[in-house]
Amino acid sequence: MSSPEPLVRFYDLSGPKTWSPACWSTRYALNYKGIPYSITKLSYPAIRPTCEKLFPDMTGLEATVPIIEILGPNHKALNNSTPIAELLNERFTEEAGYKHLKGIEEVKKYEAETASLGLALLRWVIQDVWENALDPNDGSREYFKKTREAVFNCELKDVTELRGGGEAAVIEDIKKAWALLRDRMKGEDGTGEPTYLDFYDAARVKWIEASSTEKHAKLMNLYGDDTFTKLMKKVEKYTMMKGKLSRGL
Ligand SMILES: N[C@@H](CCC(=O)N[C@@H](CS)C(=O)NCC(=O)O)C(=O)O
Repeated sequence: MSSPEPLVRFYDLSGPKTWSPACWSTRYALNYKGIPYSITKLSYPAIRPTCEKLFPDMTGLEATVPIIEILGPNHKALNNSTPIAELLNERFTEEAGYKHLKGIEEVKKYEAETASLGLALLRWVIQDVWENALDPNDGSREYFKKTREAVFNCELKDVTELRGGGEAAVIEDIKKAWALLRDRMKGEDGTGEPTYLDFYDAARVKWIEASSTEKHAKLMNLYGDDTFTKLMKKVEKYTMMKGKLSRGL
């Protein structure tokens, strides 16, 4: 059976595995809704030129992935994962046979409530991302090292220690920052219908998984309970890569 013609082009980061948490949120949204899509992998240095090509007016926009293009006569390009999820619901409706993705509104609030989580996770795995998740041959590693070392004002390998106070302290920060997930999963058994909130959290787990097997194992047992097992069970069906792959710029 031939696969259906893509209706969306999804720009993801290059690398041996899908790892970017924001890109995972979009991938989950596409898979959940059942939209046929193609994937264009971009190196870090190719993100800005691709954005400038797709968005002639970059005012107020950040040059980031994920980006999607809705293909066909009502063409539209957009970046930023949460607005992308909203647009996918708007354009691919239940009336037209696509599932409605719930929980997008809640993610906006949740993002603010768990604001310190992204930084704590980054402080934990930044060196692993560089070593294991990035494409070693397309300039991504050089770009990542240069830009992130400028932000943290130290070498990548020293970020956990110097900016996070060491691994134990960083893990404590993650535990505190993700307590809302633990509370949410207490009332679940991992078999319910996933919402965008679940995909948002699972995307962060996939980020750690692609970066370090050892840290992923620690994360899965962060609270010494089944919080993360239930979360990942809930989203499992929508994790498989479904898009056709190509390389951008
Ligand atoms: N709020 C954005 C954040 C996206 C984001 O930060 N993407 C990173 C990759 S994980 C990026 O494209 N960075 C570009 C750069 O560092 O130049 C979203 O949710 O899509």
